[in-house]
Amino acid sequence: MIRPDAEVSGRLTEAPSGAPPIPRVDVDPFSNEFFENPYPAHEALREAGPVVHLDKWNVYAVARYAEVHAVLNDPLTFCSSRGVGLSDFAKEKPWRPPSLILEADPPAHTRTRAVLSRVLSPAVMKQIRDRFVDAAEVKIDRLLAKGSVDAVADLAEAYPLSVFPDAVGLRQEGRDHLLPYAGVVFNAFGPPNELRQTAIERSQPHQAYVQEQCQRHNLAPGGFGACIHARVDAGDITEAEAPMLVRSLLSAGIDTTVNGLGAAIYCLARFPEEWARLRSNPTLARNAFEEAIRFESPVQTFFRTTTKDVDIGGHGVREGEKILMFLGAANRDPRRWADPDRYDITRKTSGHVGFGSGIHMCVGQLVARLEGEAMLAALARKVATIEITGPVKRRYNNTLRGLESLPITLKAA
Ligand code: OVV
Repeated sequence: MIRPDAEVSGRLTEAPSGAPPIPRVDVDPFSNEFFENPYPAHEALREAGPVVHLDKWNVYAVARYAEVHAVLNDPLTFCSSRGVGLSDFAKEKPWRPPSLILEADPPAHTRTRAVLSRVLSPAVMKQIRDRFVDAAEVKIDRLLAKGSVDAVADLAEAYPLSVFPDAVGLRQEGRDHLLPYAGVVFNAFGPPNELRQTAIERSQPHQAYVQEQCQRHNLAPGGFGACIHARVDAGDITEAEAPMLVRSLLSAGIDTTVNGLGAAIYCLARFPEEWARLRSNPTLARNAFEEAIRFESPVQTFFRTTTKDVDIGGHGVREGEKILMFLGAANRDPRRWADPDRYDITRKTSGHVGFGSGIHMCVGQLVARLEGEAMLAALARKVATIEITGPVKRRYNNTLRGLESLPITLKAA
């Protein structure tokens, strides 16, 4: 229960009127050890209490579904405008100008959100669907001809890169900056560890590329980018805001789906019974992708900042505190999910927080699902077996969960 009006204790570990102190947990969720296997720590975080304190980074955290969902759905108390990473924009200068949608609160957020919602609407999905489906089929045909491929580089990265930049309307030149730029963005949400610091140090060329490509004259007519700039003419946003909203597409639109598709292929390669069910019924592709998002949670965490003293599960938390939300732990909370550690392509996945929840819930979720459905349906129809044939290597990022390499061999149906 989260009660914004409740009395709070004066100090972190002091019990408000008999409530037990907030448990202090000694885990670093931004360490390679954690990235390798987060699940025992996720369980410990959930079991410790509805809210915990991470001494390593001096932040509060929620890992149970109920509290993660509640924080996501109370944006007035848990704001985004002070940043959704560990860094508090009220205290530290952001590494780049804040996003006009991700790092904004109502009413400013409402206007920019409406623009991106319209640009990425169901009607627009209808227009791009055939292109995305055809590209997925071409990709699978080519991978089948090779047989042995890397599911990360050759599929999870290659497919989004073959459809999304074109849908945005980007020029061909310089697209190799897109994944490195997103890598910086998602590392930068984390604490000032080596991953974050190194990423930001090397970010300049990627930032320069993105800034230039967000300009109206570099965006092809008919694409998402041009559609955003067209909202200037309609009076919805200013000329200065349009490139910043294109930047959001380039920040959040590729590496997320790369890791979502990677998660889905990794699931289907590890759970042959589920793969068999998908093959026998390719219309399950969309839910199989959604379940992979729940199961792996490619976006593992986001932070919020408290705007007032608040009660979380009977514990007082003061104004101006960072709260870390463990989306991946919420998505496997046994309090919410039956058999949470099972990948089940017919599970009722609705309510998972892999795309977030509430007013900030992924504005590009229809594009992500289109890519996921197109790719899994093409696999289901064309491929007989997916076998892991080499060492599985994890990729380390402060926010994104996924693989560096997944060697597979595909056999045609
Ligand atoms: C959801 C998300 C992730 C990263 C960047 C952005 C959004 C953005 O708006 O820039």
